[in-house]
Amino acid sequence: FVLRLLGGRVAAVRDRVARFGSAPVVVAAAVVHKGHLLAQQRSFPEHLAGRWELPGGRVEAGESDTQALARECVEELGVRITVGERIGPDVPLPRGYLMRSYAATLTDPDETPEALEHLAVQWVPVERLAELDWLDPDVALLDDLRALLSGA
Ligand code: 9L3
Ligand code: MG
Repeated sequence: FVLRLLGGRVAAVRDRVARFGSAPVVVAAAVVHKGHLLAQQRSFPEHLAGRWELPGGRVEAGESDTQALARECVEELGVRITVGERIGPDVPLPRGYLMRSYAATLTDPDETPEALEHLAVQWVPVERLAELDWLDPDVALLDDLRALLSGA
């Protein structure tokens, strides 16, 4: 366990150096389909399990934000996405990370997102956005997500 922890820290530092000192980025996708937003329920770590988030994850060394989002959506949901405009602010995360969010759509609208690494996924209409127990960083995006879903 300690070795794994150490390995993770070394990898994190290596990625940070690879990005020439700029803040490491976590990307998040606001995938919209037929006026609904795709939300996924975390399964780990324990203190986040059960709470909801936009799909996404860390941008790896050598990846663009768009490439990272596309990879994460295949890994987490098994769907291809088409990445659009940036939405909302960059949200600070623990350990110096920044979360950056983008609007997105399903590249093939007939593909169905599946919870491959999560507890559940759901399509949320704008009027139910506030009902979900979102992760703290995602709460900072709620106004922008509302605007996105309302077409504003
Ligand atoms: N995070 C928060 N909201 C999100 C995403 C995609 C990520 N919508 C936070 C949770 C984790 C960190 O970023 O602490 C890294 O995310 P992941 O690689 O575990 O998905
Ligand atoms: Mg993730």
